[in-house]
This record gives sequence, C-alpha cells and structure tokens, in this order.
Amino acid sequence: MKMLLAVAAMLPTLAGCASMSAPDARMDMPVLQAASPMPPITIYHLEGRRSERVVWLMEELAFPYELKFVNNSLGASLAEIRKVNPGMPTAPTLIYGDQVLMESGAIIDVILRRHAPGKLMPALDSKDYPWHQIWYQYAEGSLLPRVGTDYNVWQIKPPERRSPLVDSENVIRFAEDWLAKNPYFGGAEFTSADIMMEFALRYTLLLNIVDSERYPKTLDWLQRMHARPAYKRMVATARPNGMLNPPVPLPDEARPPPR
Ligand SMILES: N[C@@H](CCC(=O)N[C@@H](CS)C(=O)NCC(=O)O)C(=O)O
Repeated sequence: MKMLLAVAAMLPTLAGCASMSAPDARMDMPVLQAASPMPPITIYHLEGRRSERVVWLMEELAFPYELKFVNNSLGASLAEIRKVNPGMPTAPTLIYGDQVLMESGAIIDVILRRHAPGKLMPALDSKDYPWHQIWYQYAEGSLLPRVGTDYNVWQIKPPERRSPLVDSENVIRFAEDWLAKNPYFGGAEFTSADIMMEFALRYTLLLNIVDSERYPKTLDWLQRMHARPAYKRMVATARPNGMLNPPVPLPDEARPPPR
C-alpha cells in the first residue's frame, strides 16, 4: 500500500488532479487525496433560487450535470422536486449517483471535497481558511434566517419599533464591511463562500429589506460575480428566459438606517 501511494504521488498524470496533505501519523507518509470520479448528477431546480448555486459550481468546475425544472413555473418545478424528495422538497435537491441530497452548502462541500480537492477553497493551513468557513456558513446560518424573519414579520404586520437584536441591516452591513477590506468572501481568491453569499445578498436586495445604495462594496462584488463566465453560463442554462420570479418587495419604509 505504502509503495503504491509513493509511486502514485510521483506520476505526473495523477499528481495533476491530486493534492498532498500533511503527513499521516499512522502511516508516517503523505496521504494522497485524489479526486474521486463524479457520479451522474441531476439538479432539481427553481429559477432564481438557491439551486443556482449548484449549477454555478458545476459551471465553474466544468463538470457535467442534468438540470430539471419547468420553465417559468416555480409551482410545477416544486412538484417535480416533491416526486424525488417528498420528505423535504426544497431546491436544490440533487440526485447524486443513487443518493438524494439537499442543502446547497452540504452539496457544494461534498462535490468540492470529493471531486475537486484543492479547488474553490483556501488551503486548510492558510490564513483565509477560518473566514472562508465563516462566510460559507453565514449565508444560510445568519444572513438569510435574519432577513427571512424580518421579511415575514413585515408581511404580517409592520413592526412598531426595530428589534434590538441583530437584524437584516446588521447582517448586510457586516458583509459590506468585510468587502471593504477583502476582494472575496473567502479572502484573496474567489471560492465557494462567494457562491454561497451571492444568492444570499442578491435575494436580500430583491426583497428591498435594506437600501442597496448604502452598500456600494456589495453592489460592486455582485457585479464581479455576475461578470464571471461560469455565472453567465449558469444564467443561460438555469434562467433561460431571465426569470427570477422575485418575491414581493417590501415598501421603502421597511428599510432601517444603519445603527
Ligand atoms: N438551506 C437550504 C434551503 C433550501 C430552500 O429553502 N430552498 C427554497 C428555494 S430558494 C425552497 O425550496 N423553497 C420551497 C419551499 O420552501 O417550499 C439550502 O441551502 O439548500
């Protein structure tokens, strides 16, 4: 086994798609992390929604995939998702070989770590890695839940006063401040954290829950994301009529000033 790994590490063809990690204490030699072959992938999709993240990832990696959705109909596309994922019919739902996967962040992580090691992620021992992880989780863990709560509250009954807790304006301001000092959410390079944050920020601005003009760094970063060739290919494939099916935006008075 040791012999095989050592020989494999020297082969230029294998080394091209492999990365070496730190020495493994048990084996006392470097562990080879080669990319596993990608199983057939079908992405169940809703236009303008989180499933775009997975399409965008596949375009960045130039990996093949099948895309399933009904053009111009979120309802009919959701009905398709329900057929394969009745327990939690959300987009993205992914057919990954013989498994049904969900949660965009988990899907992206599985694809990168298994099938594209070393790509679209800072190295584990780099300075960028911890903050890449934070922004990667922040999109679904902090930003969208807080924006969603504020949006739903406004839809039911406009609040009489602003919550003292972290709210939509705070979560967007925090991202804006990061972008004032860093070109990407993963730090120096474009990474999967940008893929996670793009939907979160674009969707928030569509809700009109904050005043986008107060966040020039965010607008500039969004423009840079949308100029990427892989993003444009995603749009051509996953929004063939340019359909975003935007949610109903809030009135301007819903947008609080920075604290
Ligand atoms: N945290 C999940 C959220 C999935 C999700 O809620 N997707 C929305 C579309 S963006 C959806 O399927 N909504 C349909 C519904 O809630 O019934 C992820 O990142 O994949």
